[in-house]
Amino acid sequence: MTVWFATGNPHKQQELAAILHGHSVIIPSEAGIIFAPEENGASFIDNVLIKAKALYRFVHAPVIADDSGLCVDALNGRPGVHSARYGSENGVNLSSEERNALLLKELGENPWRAARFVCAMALMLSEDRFFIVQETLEGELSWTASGAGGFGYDPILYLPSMSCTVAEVSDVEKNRISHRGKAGRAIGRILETLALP
Ligand code: ITT
Repeated sequence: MTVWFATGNPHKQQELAAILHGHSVIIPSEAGIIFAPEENGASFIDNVLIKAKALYRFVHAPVIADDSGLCVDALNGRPGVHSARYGSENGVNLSSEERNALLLKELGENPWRAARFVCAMALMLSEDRFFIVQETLEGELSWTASGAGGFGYDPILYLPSMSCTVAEVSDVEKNRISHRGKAGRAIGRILETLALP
């Protein structure tokens, strides 16, 4: 089936299309829809519902939304829901490389480096009927950025069990282990049971 994905991030679209193979994943920009809801929720779940509802009101068809980010324990869970805007608070537009460098600098020499990607994902079938899952990928903030795969914070989340960063694993491997992969497969299983047209 065709599902709308409430995102402006083409990397997320690529990943979800691979996770939900067999389904076609379309994003608002592909249909000329200007989609920029204000993500002012206090949690990933709040924001995922904001995105899902905003697009559902537009398309009135099944919508998937994803709100995700990197949570660092030693920084009380920051950047968390502010991951996309971290370092850009004063109107400065940082590249991913600059954002990653800033986060490594903020953590400094702190040996407590536990961190995780979190992904809340929602499947909205109507404004009163939706399913939400939240998944994680556990790791540690690396000491330096490494790897060219993936996007965003992938080069600075180190996976001790694989002795590399997320940006150093293949796309297939990332989807197998990631927060988005696990959440997307759970949503995929719900889609299958609903057998939507
Ligand atoms: P949409 O809101 O349009 O979906 P976005 O990129 O702004 O796109 P979020 O608000 O959910 O998405 O912010 C998530 C940010 O967290 C994202 O911009 C990345 O910086 C980071 N992030 C999320 N998932 C990631 C992943 O798998 N790998 C690396 N960084 C990730």
